[in-house]
Amino acid sequence: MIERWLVVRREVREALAADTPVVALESTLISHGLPYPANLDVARAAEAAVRKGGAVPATVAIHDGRLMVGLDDGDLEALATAPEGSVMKAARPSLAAAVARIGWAATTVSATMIAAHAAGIRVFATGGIGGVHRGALASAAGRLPTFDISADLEELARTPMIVVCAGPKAILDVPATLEYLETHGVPVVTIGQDLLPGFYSRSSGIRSPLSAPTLDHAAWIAGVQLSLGLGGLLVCVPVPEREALPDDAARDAVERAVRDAEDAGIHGPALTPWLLARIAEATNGASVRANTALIVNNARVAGQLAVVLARSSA
Ligand code: PSU
Ligand code: MN
Repeated sequence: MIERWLVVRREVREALAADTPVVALESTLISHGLPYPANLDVARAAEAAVRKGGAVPATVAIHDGRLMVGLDDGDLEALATAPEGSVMKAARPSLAAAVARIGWAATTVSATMIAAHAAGIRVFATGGIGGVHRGALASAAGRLPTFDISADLEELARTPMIVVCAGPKAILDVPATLEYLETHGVPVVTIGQDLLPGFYSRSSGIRSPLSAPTLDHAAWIAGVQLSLGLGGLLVCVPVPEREALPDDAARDAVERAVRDAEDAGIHGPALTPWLLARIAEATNGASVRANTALIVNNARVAGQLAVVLARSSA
């Protein structure tokens, strides 16, 4: 049983026992998604934002064979400052290997969902989910399809959890990602606008499958989804206006990074971190500021959502 490997931090355990809302946070964005010290700042700020929303944060990671749900500040710092390459990136397919090894592993959206769900958490905030990579299905000129589709999508279909993100990132094939989610039965609800957020920018230009005018409305749909037992639900929240990147700047940086990755032959789990670093460089850090702002904002929204959910199911 998964419980055998689970270590739920005391504050989180007590909150869950008392039906106090809890929000899970992932750790891959700390170890593989953002450079130091932005990664440590955002890890701390996301936890603070969850608290501000009225919930208890539980950052998830793996350390020395323990699936940890809830980290202390020393743990966050260890993850954020670990030497490059020493932290494994754990998703559903690599979770067992990550738990079977000594040292730190960071959890992606799929692995975080597995651990947080096992602990009894229902709401989870991240920056961006993995999705269908460009070139996964249709072949770019002269190249074969890669079939690189993140395990996050399948996880959303099978694990009943509310995941708050800023929309699938533009490094992905966003229309294909939406189609995949639809086929696998995952509702996608955007709060406050009809268009799907574009991660670095407020809009992807693509219509969101569902939209909710307010957070309360989204929480209501989320609560019904969980009680129907139909698996997970993706909530999309646009990046705060002030830190959003202009649409064309974001698009240019993304397109260039995707082309460079193809030319450099980067693939597999290394692809997403590689693209993020490349985009940070190309935008002189503006993408890191947007990424940081949206993660903290999502954590705040997830905290509020968890509070409304707890109230309505009480
Ligand atoms: N998108 C981001 N930042 C991230 C990730 C995605 O904007 O840090 C991370 C998340 O942890 C996500 C993972 O679950 O990358 C997806 O990796 P892959 O594409 O290899 O499935
Ligand atoms: Mn992949």
